[in-house]
Amino acid sequence: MKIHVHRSFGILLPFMFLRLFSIATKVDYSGHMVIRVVPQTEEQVKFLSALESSSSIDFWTRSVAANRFTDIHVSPESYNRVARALLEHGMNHKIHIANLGVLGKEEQQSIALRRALASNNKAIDVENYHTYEEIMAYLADLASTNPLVSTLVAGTSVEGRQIVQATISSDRSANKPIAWFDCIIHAREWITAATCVWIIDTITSGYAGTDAEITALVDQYDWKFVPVANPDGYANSWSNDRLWRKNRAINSGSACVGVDLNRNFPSGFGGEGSSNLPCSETHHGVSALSEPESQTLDALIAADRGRVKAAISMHSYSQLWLSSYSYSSALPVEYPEMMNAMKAGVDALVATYGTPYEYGSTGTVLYIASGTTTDHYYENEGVVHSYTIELRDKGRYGFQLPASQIVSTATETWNGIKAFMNAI
Ligand code: 0X9
Ligand code: ZN
Repeated sequence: MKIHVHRSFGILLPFMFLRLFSIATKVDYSGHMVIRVVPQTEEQVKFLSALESSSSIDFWTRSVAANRFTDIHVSPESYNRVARALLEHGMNHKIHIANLGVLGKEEQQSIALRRALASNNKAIDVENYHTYEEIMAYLADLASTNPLVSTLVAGTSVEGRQIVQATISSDRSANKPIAWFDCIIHAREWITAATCVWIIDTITSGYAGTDAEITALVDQYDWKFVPVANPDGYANSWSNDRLWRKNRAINSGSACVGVDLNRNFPSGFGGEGSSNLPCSETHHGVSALSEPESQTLDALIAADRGRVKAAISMHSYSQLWLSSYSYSSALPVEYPEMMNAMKAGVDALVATYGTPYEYGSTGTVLYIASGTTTDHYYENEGVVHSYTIELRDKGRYGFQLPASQIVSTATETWNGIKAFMNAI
């Protein structure tokens, strides 16, 4: 039997096998690079997007339009083939991160150093990165020592880990409007879990007496966080593969593991910007809400239907505040109201340290992505103020943002969220 493979994609088939050999031991990214490409034409943009959903090449960012950059992670073995495919379509590239292995080692060293130096009486040092178990221990400790905080085991992951929601409420019987957060749906985006933990810590230690603005925001809203929405993926990113993105579902008929949970929601499920291929980083899974992790988020937000004033999904990286729609370039009817709210948030965020941010609908600012949380919360749960925030940076460190930037990232993000909550 002759299998016809498009020339440009045929040369990429060998990539699919590379990952298979890396299952048992920790993935070594020595010599891996991130290359940056800036497409100049619509046709080149389309080629990049087709390349992503038809291969297992790991795209770190994508271009929504010409003149916006795309970052691609390449191994030493795949580099030449990818470069050639780009060149065949008239695109040059620059080497943006020269050695991901070095970056990974530096990250581990800085985490270890901070651990050695940390001396505080909390269950964890919220200014450092932490494992799934450490974050769970922190939440349990907080719930048992702070009367504002309660935790709920809302579901169980593919591998049997608990998916926990933490609620901060000054009066649980008051049924206040809710500020709702999911964090680290994408496992490698460590800064998102660290930021959510830092914000939880800041709210709980700032309430009643020490911080008037926080006290007012807690009196007005209940705050709910799923600090680790993808526990298996996150655990895998610590133990085995720092750059793991998806959950850890076994895909039947394939050796490639994982579903992209941010492609597994019903809004536009299976459409543009998602992939049917199990080896793709944007694999959408067999059906909408096929994964226990997405089912859990869906059940949690549905349980609070009518009360969720704002729902925010925390991602990294790119420095963007994004609204619906994500699965199309159409704009929601409430878009002017959303733009005002995003502006309030972004203005306060940028005013903190001058970190540049852009905002707008995902389909116009970033790229089309189907089956995302943000569209689901907006379209099916009626949450007008449903957003995705892509935290720091813009690609210098990418997903491996140094621990030394946790506090500044969390501080500016929290300033943005406070201003946004006060504006809506
Ligand atoms: O592609 C994604 O899932 C997000 N980017 S990431 O680099 N963190 O993977 C963007 C999703 C944007 N979605 C919505 N605004 N709904
Ligand atoms: Zn993400």
